[in-house]
Amino acid sequence: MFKWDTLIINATIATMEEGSLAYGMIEKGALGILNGRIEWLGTTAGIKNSIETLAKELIDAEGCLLTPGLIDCHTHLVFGGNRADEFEQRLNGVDYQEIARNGGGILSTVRATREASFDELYQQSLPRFQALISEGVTTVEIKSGYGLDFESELKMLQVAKKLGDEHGIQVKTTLLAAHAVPPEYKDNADGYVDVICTEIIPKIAGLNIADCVDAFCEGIGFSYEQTKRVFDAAARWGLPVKLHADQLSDLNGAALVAEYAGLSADHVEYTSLKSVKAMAKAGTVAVLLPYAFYVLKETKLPPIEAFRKHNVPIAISTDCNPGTAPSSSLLTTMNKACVAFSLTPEEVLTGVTRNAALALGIEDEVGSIEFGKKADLVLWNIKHPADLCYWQGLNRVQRIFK
Ligand code: DI6
Ligand code: FE
Repeated sequence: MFKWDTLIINATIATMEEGSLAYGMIEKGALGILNGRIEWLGTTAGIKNSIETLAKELIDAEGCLLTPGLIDCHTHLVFGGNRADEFEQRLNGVDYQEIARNGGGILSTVRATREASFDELYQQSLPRFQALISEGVTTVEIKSGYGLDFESELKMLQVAKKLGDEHGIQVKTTLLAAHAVPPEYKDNADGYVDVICTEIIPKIAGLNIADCVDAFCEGIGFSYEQTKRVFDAAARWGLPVKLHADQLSDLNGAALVAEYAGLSADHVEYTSLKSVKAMAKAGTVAVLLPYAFYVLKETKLPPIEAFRKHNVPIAISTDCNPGTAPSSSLLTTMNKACVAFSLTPEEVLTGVTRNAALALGIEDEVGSIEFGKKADLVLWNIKHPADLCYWQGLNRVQRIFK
């Protein structure tokens, strides 16, 4: 009888476990997997028995890097259509918020998403999902928010679930009905918030198809008060919350989501020091989205020093969406986080593993390589973790364990 299903030896293991060692690194490490769990972790020299007899499958990593599976904790990757035309308009001088106010932006994707059948929506979203997972992403959060009525929001969430099920990837779903005001409620945002609170959230909660509730708290989205109503409804139905907070202006969104002990405040470019402190107190993760920052040519940096000083965990994510982050590459985003936000490669790798798991409330299962956690791992054709952030345009995934 073998002790383990798989034994990996001679790996440079970035465990990402919290502690004093950079990257939680184990040099010449070894890891035993049994029934999909990490059952042994140490150095290769620490294995006493004759190695060949220990596991059904023996993998000699030859010094290559082993990391936790990457986690993309904020995406809008399920949507219909394409907005390359708006990308072009923006480069000809029209601004994002102006496009939105003229019925473009999020609402143009809403039209295309509503029109698409379930199968069409699945087929259109599939390449984006496949691109992400080909880069070693093993957990993906996917939001609704381009349906803006019960049926269309449900369709988006069902497509998201199917993507996960068909690929053996963990998908966490988020209801983002409060992403924009749909055309039927033009000039009656409060009326639409009523529908979200009394119809959409209760029905979605009843179907048990969303793990979380999110909103876009912004001048072109929903006010502080409206967001609060959405959060109260989420709380009534036992759903945790997160928020698109302070992306284009400071509406105290990060403080609001912290008040509800939310999982994360996302974007947070305009977040004040007061809100940072509220996040620290509540344990709310700051999810930074450097690709959206870059595409919008934003100049206001998130308060990164304050997050560090107050020990607010920082996660990094693609924000994969047709407007502000047309990208399905987490590796590219990681490079942007280093260059545009001056985060260190270690902070960034922590941000797409351990802290991204925290932002999704799944830190007990994934996000670091520790005894008893899921054997959710990526073996890379590189020797040093900084290389993941450093070089662009090469995918060095050697093997994914899920
Ligand atoms: N903030 C964003 O960056 C995305 N949604 C949001 O609330 C943009 C979505 C889009 O433009 O389609
Ligand atoms: Fe977003």
